[in-house]
Amino acid sequence: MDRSLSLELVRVTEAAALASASYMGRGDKEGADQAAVDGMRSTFAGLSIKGTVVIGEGELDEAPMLYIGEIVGCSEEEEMEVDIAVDPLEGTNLIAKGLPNAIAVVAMAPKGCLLHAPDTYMEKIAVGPKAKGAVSIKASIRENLEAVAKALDKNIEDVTVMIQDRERHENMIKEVREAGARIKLFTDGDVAAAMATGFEETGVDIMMGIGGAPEGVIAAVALKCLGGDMQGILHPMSEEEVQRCSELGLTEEDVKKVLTLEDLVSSDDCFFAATGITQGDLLKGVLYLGNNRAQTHSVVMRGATGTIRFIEAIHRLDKNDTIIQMMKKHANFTKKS
Ligand code: VTB
Repeated sequence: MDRSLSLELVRVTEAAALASASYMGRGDKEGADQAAVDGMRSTFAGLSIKGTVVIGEGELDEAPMLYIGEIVGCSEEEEMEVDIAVDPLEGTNLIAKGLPNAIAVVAMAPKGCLLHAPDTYMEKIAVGPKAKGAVSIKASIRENLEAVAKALDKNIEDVTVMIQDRERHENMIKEVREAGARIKLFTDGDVAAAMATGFEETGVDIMMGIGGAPEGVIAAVALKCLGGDMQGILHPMSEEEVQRCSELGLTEEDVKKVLTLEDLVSSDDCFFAATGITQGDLLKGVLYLGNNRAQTHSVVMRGATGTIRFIEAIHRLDKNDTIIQMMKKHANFTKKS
């Protein structure tokens, strides 16, 4: 895929972040999500790709925009056909409460290269490049922590694990504590948590636990670009989720299968972009600078070359068409005169 697409892709996450950031702390998850979707979708329209949303806001009957199967981008050419995975607002609870690590995120790979994950839960394990090949989702927690400690040349007491703060992880948390590692619990947003393992400055060495399968595919693209590792196993938690798996033609065996990084994203020629909405471990949140200006902080990565770019941008809210449209649609937006 054309390398310039990475810089185009970051516009898409910037627009989603800018559109939703004014909802911070307003307790309005739906409004924030809708704004992010609107911002992302309108920016996609200018991208020279012929993208199919394979991970999106839901099926057509539940999501009118960025639904699974929607075609995005302005190219009609076959060679521009790509798979797209989006989470315009990863962490709706986070933005509603003004908590850290809400991000807008997009991943892209050649057509057919992203797993069409069902909307169910997935058990996941993710590590950065130094621990690639050292962990196995089938191994015990202690074994994995020892392996990560060894790969990173650390004592197990110095290994930091990110786990989502949920009842379903009670045993996991207990075992990590017994093994002696440090834990950083997070309330929401496991894409940001998985991505953090790829950047030493976050201090996060491993992410594990059960979260959304669609988010698992998005995180896998980030780890592929970063040279890290990730594995997953689908983990339907209700009858409805079991049903969703069988509707996709997945057998019981498929559901139990260990999904490697290759299974989750089968091409190195992939792109990942994320923009911070609220202040996070890796990315700053949207900053309002006054005078109709806002600053965004994004990361954009390209798997083919492994290039990682951090992009800080200052946007003029009174000159940015996407934002001006948002102002008209969402009452929270006010233009300074
Ligand atoms: C994760 C995480 C999301 O939901 O997938 C998680 O990536 C799933 O667990 O940010 P819960 O249903 O218990 O929340 C989020 O936290 C929110 O969508």
